[in-house]
Amino acid sequence: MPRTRRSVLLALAAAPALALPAAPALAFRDRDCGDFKTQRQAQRFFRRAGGPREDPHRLDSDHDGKACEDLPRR
Ligand SMILES: [Ca+2]
Repeated sequence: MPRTRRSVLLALAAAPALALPAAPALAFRDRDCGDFKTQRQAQRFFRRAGGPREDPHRLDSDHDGKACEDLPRR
């Protein structure tokens, strides 16, 4: 196979991978307290997102380890 043709085929083979959007696992959808019905739901989400060590959604603004304290308990 000529070298140029092989290069074209390699480029075409790699093209779909380059055209893919970001993987869903890497997408970050910011959540706010208004996205939860209860403090318990928010707390569960907060823990799964790394809380209280990490709080990427800023659900615990006073850093006491409790997310969205203004929401109803249940
Ligand atoms: Ca708090």
